[in-house]
Amino acid sequence: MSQKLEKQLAAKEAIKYVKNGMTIGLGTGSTAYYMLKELEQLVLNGLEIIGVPSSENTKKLAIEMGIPLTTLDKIDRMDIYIDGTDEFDPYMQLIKGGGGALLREKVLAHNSNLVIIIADSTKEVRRLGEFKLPIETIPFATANIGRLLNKMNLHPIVRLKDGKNYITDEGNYILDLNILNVSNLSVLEGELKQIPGIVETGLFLDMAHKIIVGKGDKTVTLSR
Ligand code: ABF
Repeated sequence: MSQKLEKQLAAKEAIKYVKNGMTIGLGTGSTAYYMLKELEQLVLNGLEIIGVPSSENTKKLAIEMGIPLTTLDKIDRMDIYIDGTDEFDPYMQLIKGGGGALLREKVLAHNSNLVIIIADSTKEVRRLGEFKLPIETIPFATANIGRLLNKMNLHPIVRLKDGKNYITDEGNYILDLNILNVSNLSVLEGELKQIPGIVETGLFLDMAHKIIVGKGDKTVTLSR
């Protein structure tokens, strides 16, 4: 079955958790796009929800689709956060940030009562790390941090777009790390977050409440 169908099935299953009057955190990426398309139809049919977008691109798409939006300036918590992922393991741990939106995604996930991750079957891995771990760093310190992470054998690569540093919605840079030799991801998260200039990592540990995976013409739901 196609990845597209698996993403669409996962998105349709996730939307079943959306009820009238809810505030929904809106994820970023192609799988989240299918979630937005589902919400677009529900809003057209009269469902009253408010969305909080996790990136400028998602905000643009949501506006085009007529999904009412708000921001964290106005609300404290969301009922549900629905987003994609780059990898997930059997312990429901995630690597996110391939789309460059990890910082705002993690803020929304942290402030949501129910975090639902939607994915096609290619995102399922036995062990995180085939996908390089994105971290967000301030431009002022990125080169310095890169040299430090090299000494930690994390082989950082500065993410580029059109030959220039990729710039996040918050105006920061992204370093993609090789974590295949890392045994304890929770320790790594702590070590990275202690380095001044590292704003956030794409490790979403113990944050997903449900992972809905498209598998062929069906979906499987993992729950924490
Ligand atoms: C986003 O979804 C990112 O965190 C992650 O990189 C991306 C996955 O992209 P896609 O759904 O297009 O595979 O939330």
